[in-house]
Parts: sequence; C-alpha cells; structure tokens
Amino acid sequence: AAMYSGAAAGPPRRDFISVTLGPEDAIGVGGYNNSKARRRRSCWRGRATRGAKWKQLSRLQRSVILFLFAFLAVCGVISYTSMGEAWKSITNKSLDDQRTEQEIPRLKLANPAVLPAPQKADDNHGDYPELSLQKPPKLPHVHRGPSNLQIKAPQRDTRLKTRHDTMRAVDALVKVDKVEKTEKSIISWRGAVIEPDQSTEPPVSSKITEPEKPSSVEAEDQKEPVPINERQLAVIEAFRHAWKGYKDFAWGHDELKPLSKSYSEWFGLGLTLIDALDTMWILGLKEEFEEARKWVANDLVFDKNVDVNLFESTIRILGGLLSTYHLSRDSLFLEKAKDIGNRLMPAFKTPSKIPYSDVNIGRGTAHPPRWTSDSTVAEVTSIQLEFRELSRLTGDDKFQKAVDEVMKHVHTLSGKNDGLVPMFINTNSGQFTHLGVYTLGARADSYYEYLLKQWIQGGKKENELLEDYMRAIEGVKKHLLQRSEPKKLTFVGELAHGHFSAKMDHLVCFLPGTLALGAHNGLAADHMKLAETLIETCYQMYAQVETGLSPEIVHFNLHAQKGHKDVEIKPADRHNLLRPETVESLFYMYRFTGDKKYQDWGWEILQNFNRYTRVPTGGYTSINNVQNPSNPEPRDKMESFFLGETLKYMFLLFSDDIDLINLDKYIFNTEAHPLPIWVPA
Ligand code: DMJ
Repeated sequence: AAMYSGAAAGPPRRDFISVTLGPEDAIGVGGYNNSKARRRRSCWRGRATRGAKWKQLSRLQRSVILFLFAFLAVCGVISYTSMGEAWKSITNKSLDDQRTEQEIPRLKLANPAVLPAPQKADDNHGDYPELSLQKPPKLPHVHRGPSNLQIKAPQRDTRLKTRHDTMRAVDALVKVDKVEKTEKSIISWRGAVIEPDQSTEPPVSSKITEPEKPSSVEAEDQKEPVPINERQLAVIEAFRHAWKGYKDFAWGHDELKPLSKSYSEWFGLGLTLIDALDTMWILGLKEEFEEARKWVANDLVFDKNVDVNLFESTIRILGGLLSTYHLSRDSLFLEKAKDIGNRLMPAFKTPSKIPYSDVNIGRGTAHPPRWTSDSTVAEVTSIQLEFRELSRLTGDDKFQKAVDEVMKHVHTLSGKNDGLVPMFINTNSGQFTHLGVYTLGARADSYYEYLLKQWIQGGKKENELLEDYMRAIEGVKKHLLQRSEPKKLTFVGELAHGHFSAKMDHLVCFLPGTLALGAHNGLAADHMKLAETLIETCYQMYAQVETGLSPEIVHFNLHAQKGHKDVEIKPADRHNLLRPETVESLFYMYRFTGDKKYQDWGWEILQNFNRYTRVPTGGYTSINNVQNPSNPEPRDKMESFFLGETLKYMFLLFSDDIDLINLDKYIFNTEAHPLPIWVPA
C-alpha cells in the first residue's frame, strides 16, 4: 500500500467517457485484426512489389545477386554437414515444437541446479521466436461485460491500439530476429540493444565470483525458440497498454494513476519501471526495455533523502535489478543493485540484528515504524534470496551474513505453533510478539515461500530451512485447512488464540505454486495433491464472483445454506489490486502438470482484467468492487506488481517453453524476479 501520494496527483475523478467502436472502426482505428484474409492480402501485396522491383534491376545487378545467393547456399550446405550432431538436436527440437500438444514433464525431480555465469551481452545469441499464432482452445465460461461500463473493456479484435501498433508488435517479435543475426556484437539475448561502450563486463573493481561453467545455459541459447502463441501475444498487448499509460503519465515515477493521468510516489525511485524491466526482457519488448534502461542509466539516483521500506525495496528494486542483470548481462544493473544493497544495510543495525522496517537510503539511518519497535515477520524473512545473491555476485559476504543471521535466529525462536509463525517480531528483543495469531496471508506469507526457495537457491543443503518449511506445511494441514460448503473447497483459514476463522487473503494463493515447486524438487508427493486442491479454491475465488475477479479477502462458508456460494465477501474486502498470486500458482501448476485447464483459467482471468480494470487511455487500475460488474469503482492506481508479476506470470503460464525461465535453473523471488539457482557443492 502506498504511503505517499504524488504532488502532481489531482483529486480522484469519477467521471469517465466510454466510446464503443463498431467492428469496422475497431479494425481501422485500433483493431487487432489478424484474420487469415488480412494476412493473405498483405503477403500478396508484398510479393507483387518485390516482383516489380526485381524487374527494374540491370542484368548485371541481377547476376550479382543470383551469384551471392548461390554462394550462400553452398556455404550453408558445407556448414550443415560440419555441424553434425549440434544441428541434429536443433532440428529434432524444432520438429518437437511442431507437435500440437507440447509435453510438459510431470512431477519429475529437478535436474541438478545450474548457475549461469555472468557473460558478455554479445556472447548471447538472439532468440526472438518466429511469430506463429496457435489457435487457443475453446474458452470456458467468461463473465459478460456490463452495458454501462465506466471503464470500457476492449473487444477481442481491438486489442492493439492501431494497425501500426499491431505491426510493431509483430515486427518486434519477428524482425528483430533478423536484426540480431547481423548485429550480434551489440545486441544481447532477447533483443536488448547494449551499446558497445556501455557493455556488460563487470567493472574490474567488483569481485564477481565466477560460478561454474554455464554449459546448460549455452545449450539453452542454441535451442530453437518455441513460437509465441496468441494468448502470449494478448499478454504482450496488455503489457504495452499498461506501459503506454505509465510512459505517458508517470514516466520515472513509482506508480501510474491511470484515471487522473498522473502518478503517485512511494519511494520516488521509478518503482514500476524497475519492477517491469525483466518482464520486458522476457516478453521480448526490445524498444521499451532499451528506453527504460536509459532511464536507469541516466536518472535513477539512490542518493536521496528518502525513507524506503526494506522489504518492498528489496523485492522490487534490488530483486528487479539483479534479475535484469542476469538476463541481460548488462553490468549497469549490477552496479545499481550494489548501490541500493549497500544503502539498505543500515536496517540491520539493531540490538537483535532483526532489521528495522524502514531505511533512509540517503542518510544511512534506519528505524521501525513510528508506532512500534516491531518488524513484520514476512518482511524480515523475505529479503534473503536477493541479499544472498548480491553477496555471490560481489564476493562481499556482508549481505548474506546479515540475512542468514535473521533466518538462523527465527529458526530457534519459541512462539511457533507446529512451524507456523506469529506476524510480528521485536527489533530490540528479537522475540515474536502478538503471539497466538497464525495466518498464511498478509505479514506471514512469504516467510514460508522463502524457506523453500532459499533451500532451492542454495543447492538444497541448508537443512534448517527445509526442516522449518516441512514443519510449517504440517502446521498448515493440522491447524488451518478446512473445507467449504457447498462445493467442499479446501481452503487455508486463520487461527487466532485457538479460534479458527474461515478467512483467506488472496495473498495466500501463492501457496499452491510454492507447494508444487517443493514437490517438483523432491518433497512429499502429498504437497502436490494439496497444491491441486488449493489452486482450484483460488480459481473459485475468481469464478464465483460477479466480475470474475477475486476480492482481496474472502470468507468461506463452513455450513451449507440455501442460495449461498462457498465464497462470501465483506464490503471492506471487495477490492482487487491486480494481484498476481493466483496467476503465479497457475503458472507453476501448468509447468509441472501440463494440464491445460490451468492455462484456460488464467486466460479467463486476463480477460476479466481487460474487461473491468483496463483504462482506455493507457494503464490498468485496481478496483473497489469486484461484485459490481456495471460499476467496479476504479481506484485510479496501477500497482507496480501488475507489470512485475501478474503479466509476467500470465506470459509464462501461456508458454509451452519450459526453458523460458527454466525452473530448475531459476528461482523467482516473491516479486517474480528470477534469480539463478546456485550450483550444488
Ligand atoms: C508483491 O509485492 C509480492 O508478491 C509480495 O510478496 C506480496 N504482495 C505483492 C503482490 O500481491
């Protein structure tokens, strides 16, 4: 939740104009028309023009061109025969890609973790996929839009703003491949242009710990890319629409206010831009990435007298910079990561070494919130992946030491209930406070997530982390699981001083994905069973609601009542902040099971975001009322995690390419920034 609001932000406006375009207009003005007929027309026109131009050439020019073609063909044949096995494997992969049904390995144990070594941008090979639209499967039930929508949802064929935009999107996906082949010296993987003088060798002074040989990463780069499908293209379009709003009205600021066409500041550090960097990389949005990179290079300054929240700035800024560094190999991002990492360190100067919640990154001072000396348990235990990685990259162990100490300390603490932790911890005494309340939602959620993820990141050696994770999941089963009526959905409730409450935050929907990740890494198979039941519940938190979007919090019915659904929503809880957790878990579930229903559920959710939260002039907004399709009450704010997480997980969910952020090589931080898994000892 934002603490500050932007100076330039105007008063919230509640008057909206919606314009509905007829099908012709829609195509002419901004329609996404990818019909076969249109594609055929443009293809034919291209060929005719080329024919006329050929005839205008002199005989000598034509002979030279023909000779060059023949020469290239001969070279091609020679290199084909000499590359032997390597080519065979690529060809096999491409044949595999042509299968209509992609097979996703089911629940197999992870391969040994592999850490990609830092390498130069120009070591990488461009792999923009050829655009090949796959017909999406028939859609399940989708909520119908309101007749008097304040925010007009786009029709299916108006997804791209203009025809020019459509072509740009297609160009970005298809043509860059060609450009990359000719400009490898300056263009790195997935298309970001890195100018030679700013290129990616880490500075001599920085002590990069060279990890082991990145053999599998090299092999990965040589693989034939899996084509992008129509649903992924819809995500790209959604991202670009969101980005347009940010760029037009909030560039360089923390969050877009899409209705008032302004912005809000939280830390004043371009939060949305940084959170979105690796999403742009993964989606292949080269131009947007390059523009954002320039802002990071020229305008991102951490030497500012500003209080930032340690957890939020770690997961969004430090995490975003580190993952972008890994994907792009551009040392700019590592330098910035080191800078913010160092500036956050004063938070750990407390009597107990449990960090304060807030740090002034300009002054180097830290403090707890004004009203308490407590920190939130989830916050102090969900910064470890990032700080540990920063130590690995810089060779300076102070970052890792500080966060490992927190975990070791929490491991020993009393006050847990079968592995479940309270929500607060005191920075003076180092003890849990407000004992007796246990939740997997706000203030505790990512503690559980990071136990498992640190264990995986570190090569599955740190047994205390695994112990705490396994014990906690047993605690969840014992104390927090219940089934609702009438559908008997298994949900995770809360426990307060021995009393069970059937309340579940949307935030808890990270859990199915985490359980599935654990099962994939060899943990109990019943974790996967539980993941399957819980993701169904999270989906129902969307499907049982009028807009098809989940509220922030639901209460489940424990007793059957005529006319009542499983899910009840209290007036104070019916907002939706564009959160990612359900889509995140859908992504893991699809990766590990290959069951296409998870993709279909995600597709429904994307359409409902488009229907109820999309602002025509650019951006998406959180809404106040998921129960009112005719007026969802836009809140005028696009959270940075919508671009950092929600759309990224959507894109990955719709992908059949398990190497697009391979889960045996990368671990996502809690803000969806992928960090490498370390090589096991
Ligand atoms: C994000 O900042 C992170 O996912 C965090 O773990 C929880 N809250 C938001 C998204 O809901």
